[in-house]
Amino acid sequence: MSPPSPARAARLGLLLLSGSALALVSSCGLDTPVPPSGPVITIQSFAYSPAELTVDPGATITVQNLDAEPHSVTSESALDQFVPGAVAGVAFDTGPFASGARTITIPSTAPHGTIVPYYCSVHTSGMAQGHVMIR
Ligand SMILES: [Cu+2]
Repeated sequence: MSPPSPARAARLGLLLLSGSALALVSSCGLDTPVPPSGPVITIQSFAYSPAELTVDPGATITVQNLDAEPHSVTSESALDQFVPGAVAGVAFDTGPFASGARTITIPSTAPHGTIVPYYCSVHTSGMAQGHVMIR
């Protein structure tokens, strides 16, 4: 068997390139049909990232859980309460969910400077808590 001609090698390279580009596009499409454009909290390996998120009043936050284990983002009135609660009338709860995304919305009337701690209602003190800060 003779080695491929330069032209053939170039065609082969193009084919491989377009094949991998297609694979990239299709895997993105499968995981997140509509990429979130606003603020995002990602849960991975039992941790929130970013642990402190600053948003505007009225913001919709996408919470994505990359773990197969269910987690939630549940507001509490103060750190270490581990029961659903509100700060300055601001409360949110994704409810427990696994391997997917949920959204929570901060009221447009949320007072500036409000800091709302949240926890995971499945793992409570077994997981580090986070904060949403309202700009
Ligand atoms: Cu959890």
